[in-house]
Amino acid sequence: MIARIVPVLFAFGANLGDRGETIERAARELAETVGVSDFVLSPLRETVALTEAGPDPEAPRYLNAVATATTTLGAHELLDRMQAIETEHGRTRDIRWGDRTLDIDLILYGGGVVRDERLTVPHPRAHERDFVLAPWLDLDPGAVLMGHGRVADLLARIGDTTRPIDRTGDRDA
Ligand code: A4P
Ligand code: MG
Repeated sequence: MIARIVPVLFAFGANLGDRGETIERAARELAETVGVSDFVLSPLRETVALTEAGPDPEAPRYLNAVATATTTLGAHELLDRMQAIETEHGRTRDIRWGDRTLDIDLILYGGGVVRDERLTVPHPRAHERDFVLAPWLDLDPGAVLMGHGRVADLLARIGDTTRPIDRTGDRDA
């Protein structure tokens, strides 16, 4: 049987430790996962921490990025892999929306809808988050978020408080 190939969108966030290095290493690990192909990481953007009490300019700032890919894995298999990579990078889970070394979210799994105790896809808050929409637009100016419309329009509506960062200096040639 030929496996189904599904386009997916991942989001990465980190506000503790060497944030850029962590995201780039985690992205490489996800890209090298058997069953994941065509992986493209967006540029990184610096963003103000959103906590349960709202944006917190005093909290350590996040770096955020998204990645597009295709996969033959199921959504829960991807989640297992994402969580293993988070744990490997020192992620602990204590405070909801608390500071973290690494968060990986599955934003879209093709046109699929998943809603169970482990996974909600499409990600229910992606459409209202500049830290997801802005790096996605960097990758794909024509991007459309299932159920919500054009990413460029969504971002214009909520406003973009993210800041592009230049990491070309740290990258291998
Ligand atoms: N889970 C359900 N759906 C998904 C999904 N689509 N992708 C479950 C990933 N995980 C999903 O997540 C809690 C549980 O959600 C997991 O066990 C998984 O089974 P978590 O990563 O342990 O906790 P969390 O991230 O604190 O919770 P949550 O509600 O997923 O938070 P969000 O919505 O991801 O927000 N501010 C800035 N500037 N940048 C950020 O990246 N991120 C967050 C987290 C808050 N503030 C931020 C940022
Ligand atoms: Mg999360």
